[in-house]
Amino acid sequence: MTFKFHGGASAAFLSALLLSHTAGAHVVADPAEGAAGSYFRTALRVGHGCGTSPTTALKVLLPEGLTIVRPQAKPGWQIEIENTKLAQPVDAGHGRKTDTVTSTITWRGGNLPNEQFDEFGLSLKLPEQAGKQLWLKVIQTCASGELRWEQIPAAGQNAHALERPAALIRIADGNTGGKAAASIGMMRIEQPFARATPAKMGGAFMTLVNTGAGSDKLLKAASPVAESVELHTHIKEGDVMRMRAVPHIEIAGQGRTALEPGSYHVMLIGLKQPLKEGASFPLTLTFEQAGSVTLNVPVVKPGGSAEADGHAGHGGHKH
Ligand SMILES: [Cu+2]
Repeated sequence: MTFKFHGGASAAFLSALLLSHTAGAHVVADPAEGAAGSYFRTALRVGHGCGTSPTTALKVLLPEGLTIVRPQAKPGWQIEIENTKLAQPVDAGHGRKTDTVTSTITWRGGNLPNEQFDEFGLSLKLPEQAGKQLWLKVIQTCASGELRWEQIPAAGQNAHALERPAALIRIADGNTGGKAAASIGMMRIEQPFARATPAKMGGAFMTLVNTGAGSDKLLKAASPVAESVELHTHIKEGDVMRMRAVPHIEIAGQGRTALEPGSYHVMLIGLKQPLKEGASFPLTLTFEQAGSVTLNVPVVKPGGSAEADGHAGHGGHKH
């Protein structure tokens, strides 16, 4: 059991944070995620001009699937709206149909100095399909020159690798009555459990479901019930199964990764109290893409699992 991985993981996490801070210089939607089928208020944030030249217009190209989009009025800027006529009428909400949708919105006539940032507000009705990603292409025009934010990552490609990514809006599952114990961004956490133990160490298990297109990584876990928490896997050395700390656990785009006895797990080290059946404890998971979420982990009987039929006998926890 090594604690060095923890330092390494923290440093990697920190550099990921710094990277996303630098990425703040891109044109981004903030907030970047809303519930499926909801009316969603966001804003395109412009962090700098073109080179040193001030921004004088911002045009957003709306992707298919958006039926209702309204720009927020902005003092000092005029708004132009272009509509497209569809071949087939689509549902526009409240039982109405429409064959006309907004295709572009342009704010024009202002003057945003390179050294300043500003936001251009949008209200839109999100499509019903959870897990979907909407990419809004943005053309930033300056007194001199323009920047075209229209790159969309290919499947599996990290948007951070792109020089001029389009602005992303992610559609989260609006259904809170679902199976997920918790969700953050595109990540759902299903059926968390820990086994009751009188020992100083214990494992926490769950299934991580990535509803997004790109892969993500579980970078760390933390809980107030333990002195430290590590991410572990089991490897076979000869005939013996041993645990190893891993720097992260990957969840493929549109994939599931099971944390289960005998495989990946969250290792609770230095439990401050024994884990008692029927109790529960908070566990905070941090993902590279989705961010951090805290969920409640129920403690089941020794050898038990989250499901009533159980996965008992999947092998114990040998240290
Ligand atoms: Cu372990």
